[in-house]
Amino acid sequence: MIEFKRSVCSHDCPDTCGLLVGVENGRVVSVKGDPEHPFTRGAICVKVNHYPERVYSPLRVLHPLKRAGAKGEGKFERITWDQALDETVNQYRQIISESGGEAILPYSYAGTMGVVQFHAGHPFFHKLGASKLLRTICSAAAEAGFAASMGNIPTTDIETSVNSDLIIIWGSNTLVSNMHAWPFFLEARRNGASIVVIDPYKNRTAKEADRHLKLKPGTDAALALGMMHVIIKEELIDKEFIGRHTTGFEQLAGRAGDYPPPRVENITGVPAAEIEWLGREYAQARAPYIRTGWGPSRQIKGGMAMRTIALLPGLVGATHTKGGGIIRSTSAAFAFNMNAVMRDDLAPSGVRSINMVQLGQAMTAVDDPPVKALHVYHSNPAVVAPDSARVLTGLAREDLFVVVHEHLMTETAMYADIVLPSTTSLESTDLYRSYGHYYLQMASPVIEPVGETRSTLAIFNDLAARFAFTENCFSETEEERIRNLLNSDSPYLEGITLDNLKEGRPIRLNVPEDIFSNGLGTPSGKIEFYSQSMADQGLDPLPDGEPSIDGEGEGRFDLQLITPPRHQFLNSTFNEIEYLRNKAGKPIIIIHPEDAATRGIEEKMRVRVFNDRGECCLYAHLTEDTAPGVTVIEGLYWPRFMPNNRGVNQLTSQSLTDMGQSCAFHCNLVEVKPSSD
Ligand SMILES: Nc1nc2c(c(=O)[nH]1)N[C@H]1C(S)=C(S)[C@@H](COP(=O)(O)OP(=O)(O)OC[C@H]3O[C@@H](n4cnc5c(=O)[nH]c(N)nc54)[C@H](O)[C@@H]3O)O[C@H]1N2
Ligand SMILES: Nc1nc2c(c(=O)[nH]1)N[C@H]1C(S)=C(S)[C@@H](COP(=O)(O)OP(=O)(O)OC[C@H]3O[C@@H](n4cnc5c(=O)[nH]c(N)nc54)[C@H](O)[C@@H]3O)O[C@H]1N2
Ligand SMILES: [Mo]
Repeated sequence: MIEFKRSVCSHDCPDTCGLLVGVENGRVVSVKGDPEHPFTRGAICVKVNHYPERVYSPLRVLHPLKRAGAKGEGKFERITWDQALDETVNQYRQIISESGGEAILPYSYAGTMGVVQFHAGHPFFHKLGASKLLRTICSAAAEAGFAASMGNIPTTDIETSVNSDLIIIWGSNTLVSNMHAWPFFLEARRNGASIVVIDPYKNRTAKEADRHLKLKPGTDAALALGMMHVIIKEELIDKEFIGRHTTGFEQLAGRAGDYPPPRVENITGVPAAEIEWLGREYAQARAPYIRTGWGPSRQIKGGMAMRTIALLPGLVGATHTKGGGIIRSTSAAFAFNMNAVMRDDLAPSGVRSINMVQLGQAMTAVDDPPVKALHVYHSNPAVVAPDSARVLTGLAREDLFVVVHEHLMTETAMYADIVLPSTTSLESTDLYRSYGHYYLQMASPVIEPVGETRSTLAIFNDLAARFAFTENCFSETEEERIRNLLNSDSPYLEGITLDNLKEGRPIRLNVPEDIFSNGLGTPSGKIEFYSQSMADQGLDPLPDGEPSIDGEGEGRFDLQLITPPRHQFLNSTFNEIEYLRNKAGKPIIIIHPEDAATRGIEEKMRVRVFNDRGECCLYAHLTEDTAPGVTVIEGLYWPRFMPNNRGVNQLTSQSLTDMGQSCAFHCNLVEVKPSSD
């Protein structure tokens, strides 16, 4: 008999789905959506639909392994947990005595979004005196840019968008990366709203929208300034709102004056008439709603792009209108007592930080001390980190000791000296916040750990015990950590207890209906058209419409390349499922027919894509879904599934964004040629 148990999807996606996991004889046999989850409402994506194939994948690592071949060769021998942990501790002791704790670099990201496991290594590495990792690979530029305009605060609930009459999806492939928002947008459309997508190519979402504005990558700030130009010139602004809730309107008006639609057409590639149309539509809508994705922020000037988009609601007073507003992320509402899991107080003062975007550099160029050990968990840097060539050179270093916690024998795990087999979220306890909705949910294991796997927290507790660390945090269980996380005075969490979370159902945070009713999070408490804090950081205090450009490729390569998510994968995860790989098909590069013609490239032809950083091979797909000059590669195929075993991050750069020190994954210049190899 199949018994369905409640769980939560742990993957890095705004939707944080409620799941019902079918278990029979102690094995997961099916995964479906929980119809009682108020946001995800019983639907799940094609990826998680196939979850049993991930849990029982032939690539699942079932017991600790030790390297038995060359680095990266993937030859291992089975060892016991005691051997694996002892070896790790011995290596770390030696490295610390020779070079100090900073020679050890933890590297982790959001393989699981569970708040406990995500942070499970923080206290341990602080106590070791290891280098700190700046976890900026994803959202840091978006966060910093948005915060400069509106503050680091929760944003408008997607559920309220049903009352909107204009939905702008700005640099988000919602149907791929936030699919549970779509039914709310459709409900708004049934009530008369139109849906506009702003994106460099006609992605899955743009194909379903009422209108698509195809801007050049990296030109969002200019587009938003063009809209502002129209709105201000035609006096479509909300003067009363501007007076009460914003600062620096006069300065903004001056700057927007520099961006008349014909100039903005030149920068963005969007026809002036469309810019005028969008400016008017936005200002004249009763309740315009913007969904910003992360796309605009994955550009060298991504912070500025996000900041500028986030100023639009301030001109027309959209934030406090029922159905109107803007969403970037809801995560700031999950205001836990983070010290309970982070324990920054355990770190020695002055310990150095290393930015995860620059992992390649950290392993190949950083000195004083050099990185001698890399401890990877919840991430697959051999595939996801930019500038793969540098990352792989680093991982191949004979003198670098590499530990990897994994579910699967990933490309990164292949480079490990020690692989530690890890439980999935179906085998461990955690607390899940969301960055797309306002429900908090706890999940308890629905099956026993598969093989000899252990949770991340259990592994770090085991390592801490070998170092004889005595702080309480090194012997806490998942439940104890959750109880401590909830020990917060945030009004959003009031009344939410471990006991009611343990029932396993999603619990709505106590957020007000008007999410901005408590004011904004900027220094002035207002929407800052002019930002003194940006001026203080030496940045332009006003929005700036200069486009982003890949400085390393400028003048050398002609085609822009963006590398957004693929429907069938989640970053590099789900490559292990054959069904999804087949659905994803051969890796393709989307190229405009004119660009293909001048290069002698035909449909389905194998092509080489390259720049000074690296190269990879894919198959050409010729379509006017993209503009001339702009190419698109969707998704992170594992290099072993790419024609010449090289992944798309061969082409991306370790350069940091203007704000937030994030990665400009969509800011690349490349060349494409027919390939013979
Ligand atoms: N199926 C699936 N779902 C996912 C993921 C996945 O890999 N697969 N990844 C998850 C993660 S970790 C995250 S952070 C989110 C990300 O979710 P998204 O925000 O949807 O992803 P982005 O990579 O930011 O790309 C979004 C869109 O921005 C466009 N874009 C690229 N450059 C620009 C630009 O300069 N301006 C504008 N306006 N648009 C641009 C891309 O073409 C793309 O359509 O999705 C999560 N969900
Ligand atoms: N070119 C390009 N590169 C990108 C992006 C892009 O748009 N374009 N997107 C970027 C973004 S937004 C992000 S967030 C990063 C994401 O980068 P990562 O955080 O590395 O994401 P994943 O590729 O999903 O890899 C997560 C790994 O963690 C493992 N894992 C999952 N849960 C657990 C667990 O509980 N325990 C252990 N031990 N392991 C677990 C999974 O098996 C998987 O191998 O990638 C970035 N890379
Ligand atoms: Mo991300």
